[in-house]
Amino acid sequence: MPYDGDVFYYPNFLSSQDAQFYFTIFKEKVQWEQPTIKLFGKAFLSPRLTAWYGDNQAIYHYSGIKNIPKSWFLELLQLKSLIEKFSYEEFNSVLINWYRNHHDSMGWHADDEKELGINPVIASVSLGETRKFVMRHKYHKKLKVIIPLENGSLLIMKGCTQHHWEHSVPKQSKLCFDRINLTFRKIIP
Ligand SMILES: [Mn+2]
Repeated sequence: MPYDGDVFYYPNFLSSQDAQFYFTIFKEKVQWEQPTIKLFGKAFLSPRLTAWYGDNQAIYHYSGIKNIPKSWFLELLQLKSLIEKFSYEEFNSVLINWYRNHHDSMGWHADDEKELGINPVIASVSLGETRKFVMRHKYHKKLKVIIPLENGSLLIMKGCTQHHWEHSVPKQSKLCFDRINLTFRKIIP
């Protein structure tokens, strides 16, 4: 295979106590929304809860929605700082998703919006139930990599990953509890 992506997985990035702490705090403190998505002229409720936080200038357009950031709060900044020290990267925003049970999901996409720049670094922290994160090659669609994202783990995608790979969190038939995922990003205004 040619070199065409950089993905790093760190299980136990957070201790189970810290993961439990953040999970409880974020459920309560994040201002969750469930936007309506238009697909083929039909309106659907997004199959998960979402929030966008960041510096004032970190405005992010995705799924046809202009997302104005809500202001950081203490625990989000703490987690951002931990990731920045660990990764030697800087972030100015975070997309947060709450997958309430096995019916909640995220469809195929790449994080390739223009405000992320050419080769974005995306740092993804998982809290709660393990869900399968599936990567699929854009041009060799049979080529798939499944990464179960565990409680307290950190996944970093960088380099040219978003040019060649899509990712999703599929619905699953097996019952499960909820999972909160935070993807730290750097928006270039
Ligand atoms: Mn994504």
